[in-house]
Amino acid sequence: MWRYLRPMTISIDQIILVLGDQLTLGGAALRAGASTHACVLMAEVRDEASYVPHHKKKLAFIFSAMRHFAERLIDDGWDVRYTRYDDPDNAGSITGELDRLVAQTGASRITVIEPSEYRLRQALLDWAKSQSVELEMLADDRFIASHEEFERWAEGRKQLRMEYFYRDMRRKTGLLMQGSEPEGGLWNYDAENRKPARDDLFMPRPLRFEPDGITKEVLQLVAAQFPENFGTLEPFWFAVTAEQAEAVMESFVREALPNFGDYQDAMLKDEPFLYHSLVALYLNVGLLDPLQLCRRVERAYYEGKAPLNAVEGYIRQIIGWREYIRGIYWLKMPDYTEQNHFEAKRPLPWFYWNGETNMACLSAAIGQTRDEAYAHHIQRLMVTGNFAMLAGINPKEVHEWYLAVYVDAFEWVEAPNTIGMSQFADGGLLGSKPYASSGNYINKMSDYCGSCAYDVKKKHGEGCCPFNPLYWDFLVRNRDKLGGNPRLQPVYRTWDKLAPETQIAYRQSAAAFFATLS
Ligand code: FAD
Ligand code: DLZ
Ligand code: SF4
Repeated sequence: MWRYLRPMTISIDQIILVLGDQLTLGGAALRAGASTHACVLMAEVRDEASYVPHHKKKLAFIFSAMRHFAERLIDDGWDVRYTRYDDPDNAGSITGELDRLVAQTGASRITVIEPSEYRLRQALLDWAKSQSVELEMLADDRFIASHEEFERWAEGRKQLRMEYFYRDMRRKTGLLMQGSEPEGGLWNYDAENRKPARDDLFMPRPLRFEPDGITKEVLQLVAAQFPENFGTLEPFWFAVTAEQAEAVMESFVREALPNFGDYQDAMLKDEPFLYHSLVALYLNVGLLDPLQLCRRVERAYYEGKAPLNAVEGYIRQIIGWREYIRGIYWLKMPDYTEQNHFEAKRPLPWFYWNGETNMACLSAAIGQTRDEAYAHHIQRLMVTGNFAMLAGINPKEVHEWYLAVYVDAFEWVEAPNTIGMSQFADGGLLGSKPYASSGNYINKMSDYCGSCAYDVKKKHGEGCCPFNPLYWDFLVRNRDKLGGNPRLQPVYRTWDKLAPETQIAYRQSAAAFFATLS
């Protein structure tokens, strides 16, 4: 149902389209439309809700945040036309909803912030070609680097290393800078950030919110309309407004930030969140502003509330990784999601959808993903991602899984992380070597192995940790593509020094494991 604030006698000449990840008060499109002849279109549509089978919690989060945002715009005096998912007149797509509203209002101009995903941006541009209305697509100034700025930075570089881009972003924002020098003398304090965690450490609890009337209605809708989608819908406790998201930020800064650096890479089976901030979902839909968040974190350092390794590490994730990843996406789309450097063909194992595997690390990461629509970076990279790459799973299937299952997943940020960083399917644009590891790394950084059916210390043969033979099998299988990589020379030398019967034992164990997958 559409909600009208102004009487219909006021003619509308401009439609401001606000997408589900553009929930920023004062966003560029709203700024460009502050006239009495503009209305805002927001629509819950089938196409956006089903381009991958989104986790139930992700759907509930986006719909609830959209509905709360629409209420806020109405309170601020906007004329909002909001289409609910179960509206019988719902056209099912963003362009269909535009058609409907253009026909109804006679508007001659559509204003929108450039969609964050290539797919929808292209659909809007294609749609506009057959219309008599003007489509005004504005740059998304919620990011620190514009497309042009990233293109200029990337031009002529053989390797696009995040670290150098990050330094430019530090200079640009002035975050943790003393004049032209980085705070503390170093740009990066990651060397201090690799500690495994212990479960007797104090663990902050992420801030949780009781669903209000709007969220309860959305939960019913998602349960009724998406019963077969992956994931546990309730309890649902995410923030759904900007005020709540700011409270999450404050709670993180107070309780978890001081330990964020130290335990950033750690994994514990009963602690899904550790010292992570759980804000990617809010940043990605516009409920939190990345620069404001970084300034808040920086302030904690200058007030003596958090150490430099934590604060620098955190700010790097946002003005470094997040911005860099977006730059890569727009630089390389539309072909990027088709990349398959290793020509990996195996289908995604079914246990990615139910967590039913004897491998304790995968079972924990996937089980947590099902229940929370969340896993932290190292779980995504070194457990589910590492396994998929070692096992030769088709990277497109892996990409579509990540895009579906995480509440913070939008293609612009998910695809370079999956295709590039985690699967090395782009052949090394993002990383100088694949993030491949045997069970040893997981054992060092987690408490998973203690309760696993497999033995992490056993290298091959019956009962060995599958990551051990898969690691070598992956390297040997792909030697033509990786053998020349200088960073892998020592690893291949180790393999070459193994006795032939040991090499055979590794390969046979890998083959036996693959037989169980099919
Ligand atoms: P924290 O660990 O508290 O980090 C703080 C913030 O830094 C995050 O909220 C995020 O905004 C930013 N950040 C950290 N690492 C990255 C990164 N590599 N790329 C971009 N931003 C980063 N992040 C998404 O936002 N959406 C995704 O769909 C997504 N898919 C991923 C898929 C894979 C295979 C991998 C390896 C990583 C992916 N990431 C994605 C990056 C990262 O894992 C998440 O941003 C992070 O886990 C979100 O949890 P958090 O908010 O608690 O982050
Ligand atoms: C992710 C998502 C979902 C599930 N549903 C909607 C929706 O119904 N309406 C909408 O405007 N946006 C939704 N989104 C977010 C969009 O998919 C996102 O804005 C685009 O992919 C960005 O290009
Ligand atoms: Fe994972 Fe291997 Fe450890 Fe089991 S033993 S939890 S499969 S790394």
